[in-house]
Amino acid sequence: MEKKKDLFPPVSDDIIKAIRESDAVAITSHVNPDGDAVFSSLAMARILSALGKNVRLFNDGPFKRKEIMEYESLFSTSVDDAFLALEPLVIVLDCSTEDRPGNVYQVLRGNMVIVIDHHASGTPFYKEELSYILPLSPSTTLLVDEIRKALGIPLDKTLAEYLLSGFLTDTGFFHFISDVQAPSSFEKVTSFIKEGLNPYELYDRMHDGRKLEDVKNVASIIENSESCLDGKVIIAYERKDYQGTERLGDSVYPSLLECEGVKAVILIKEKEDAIEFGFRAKRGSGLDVGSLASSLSGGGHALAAGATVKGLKLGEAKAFILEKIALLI
Ligand SMILES: [Mn+2]
Repeated sequence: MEKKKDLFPPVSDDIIKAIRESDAVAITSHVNPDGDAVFSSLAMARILSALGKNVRLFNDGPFKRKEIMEYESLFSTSVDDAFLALEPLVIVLDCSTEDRPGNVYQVLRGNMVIVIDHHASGTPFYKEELSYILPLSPSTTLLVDEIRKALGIPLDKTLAEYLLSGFLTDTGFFHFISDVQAPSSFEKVTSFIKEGLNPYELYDRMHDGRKLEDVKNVASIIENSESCLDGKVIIAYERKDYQGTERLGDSVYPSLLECEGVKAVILIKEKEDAIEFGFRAKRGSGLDVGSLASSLSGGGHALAAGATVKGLKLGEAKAFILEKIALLI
């Protein structure tokens, strides 16, 4: 029998050395952060604080999603001169394109940079030996756990909660896990749970408290969705004037992906002078919406991706995207 490859190869000595030799560390992630971005940042900060480092968290926000709102005050949007003078090591998490880490990164980009990420479609702006990028990892927090182990920092309940939370949000609570990812990921999940966590408590904390208005918005998006290409693709539209704080797609995609015969769901959102496309592919469909998004200068994973197309009008969006995805189906 072929020996299963470990999902998590060893963290390079260069990364460990860079961290050990830095007294000050700036941690940042992508703008418009999701759970994995915020929780991997918080976990990394806790690990580095345990090593006695001077750590700062940066993110331009906005902290829109419910599960991350409470952490906004821990993140700064600008670097003060005193910290800048320490020439901090920069750790970029859950992000491997240079335009996404926000304002702070533009100030610190001349410093030594480590990138830890699980996105495949980045344009490399980092040194190979200072990157730990594994597209097969279900979340960035699981990669941060590897850094933790390499640095010899023990798990505790708070750390386990951060690491598990990023995993749960990025996998839609175990939904988006492939057979290749499952064994090593679940071993980690077990180690987190052993610190005294309950996945269902985390689920309730992240999901309860929704506004009825938002649930109705989800219903209206589903109500107005259209079946295309013989039901293989469902297109849905998010209202331009939506003012709520939810990521409506998080609720819309899973429902529509359950429809009979569907291979992909596309969520179209009108922006100022552009159209934003969100893509989700059905597991087992063989579709790679990540490469579709890349061809439109966007990014993501095979099953979940997004892209923004400038200059496109709402009336043209459907025909535009159906022509492209029809070639892949
Ligand atoms: Mn992520």
